[in-house]
Amino acid sequence: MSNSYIIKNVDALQVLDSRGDPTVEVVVETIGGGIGRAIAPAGASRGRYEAVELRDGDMSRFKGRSVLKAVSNVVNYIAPAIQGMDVRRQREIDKVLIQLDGTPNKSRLGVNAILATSLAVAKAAADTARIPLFQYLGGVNAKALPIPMLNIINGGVHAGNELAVQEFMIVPIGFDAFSDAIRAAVEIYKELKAILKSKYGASAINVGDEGGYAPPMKYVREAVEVLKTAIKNCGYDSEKQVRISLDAAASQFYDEDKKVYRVDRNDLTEDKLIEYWRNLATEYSILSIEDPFYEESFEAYAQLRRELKDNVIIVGDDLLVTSVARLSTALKYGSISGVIVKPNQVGTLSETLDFIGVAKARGIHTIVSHRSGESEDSTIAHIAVAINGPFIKTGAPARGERTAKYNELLRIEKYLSGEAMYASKILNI
Ligand code: 2PG
Ligand code: MG
Repeated sequence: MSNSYIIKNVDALQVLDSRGDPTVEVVVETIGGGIGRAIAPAGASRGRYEAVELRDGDMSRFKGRSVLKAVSNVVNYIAPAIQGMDVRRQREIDKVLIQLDGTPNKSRLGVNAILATSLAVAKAAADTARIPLFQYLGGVNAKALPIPMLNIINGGVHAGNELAVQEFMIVPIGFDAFSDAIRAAVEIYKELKAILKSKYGASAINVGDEGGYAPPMKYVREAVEVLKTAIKNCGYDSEKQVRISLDAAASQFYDEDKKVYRVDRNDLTEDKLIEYWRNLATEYSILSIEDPFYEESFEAYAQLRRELKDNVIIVGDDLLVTSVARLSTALKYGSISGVIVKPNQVGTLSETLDFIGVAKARGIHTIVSHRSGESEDSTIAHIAVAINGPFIKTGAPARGERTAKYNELLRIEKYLSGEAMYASKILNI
């Protein structure tokens, strides 16, 4: 009965994320008994143009980090506006959320309130239809399991060490199935632990925000070199089977006044940094570099891309903030060949899918991504399969909030069984 899809109830509460910060959970219930539950994630290295997360700032609660205002926005404004609507009308509902907020950056109701609602609506629709979310979103064509980019050495603002680059990832591309790729990643993660412990001592195996180790290293090359060794010791080939990717998150080490980047205890000009990336990428057969420059430097991205002749995927995250408008600018400059897709940078599922649509139509690789502050919510795993990959970035293969996504992908792989396809089979890399 189509009546089953009508929203009966919307509720919200304050829960915790993986850093212990409060965040918003929204629960949407349909007349047919379908339940959708979604939790908003939170970034640490946030782009300047991201949608705005509402925090109470009341220092007597959670040191100012509570989100009770966002929770009450769901209960008092969003719930009455969408109750009675059909959960399958995702775009209509997202439009109501956008209009109700009325600001260009979702700062009135808060992107944490809006995104959790938008995703909970989709999940309630899938639950009412009794099909998995990825199938509800992607239909019969959703079959590709994404290639995971696993961040196993943490630096930048995600760790207490001196590494300028935020994420050192391994990317198991040369495998037949997602489960084989995860197995290889775990073997390398464990091997890396042993190497770090013997080389730098026991404190080197403490982990950062995304479950990667946070060794007391100073130089980017040191981290890349140790990854290469771990890959090799496990019997894999770092040029073909398991590649290395980086997220520089360069806005975090850019000095806007002096116009230099602080890397490896040196101040590098933009030109010097281009040369630095070119040498590193060529020497280590790097698969992709995310945010290699400050978030306004469309031209520097383009220059690096030209110099590397598209042998390396240049990825925009803080540069683009999942915004179609910023993606259009980047496409004009020729800045990028890959995009990070973070639903909470833009705020609703429809806007996220629009961004993915433009990227795919222009032949740009999509990387659906977690945030450094995460939860057990595994919606991004479903989005990544719904759009047939090719990539997902969701941290180390450790810590519950990261394994929640990998485990969900393992479940989807089993559910699809013979129909499942590992996305590296579609890619020409
Ligand atoms: C990034 C993300 C996720 P944060 O920069 O890509 O890894 O970090 O969520 O802190 O912005
Ligand atoms: Mg990033």
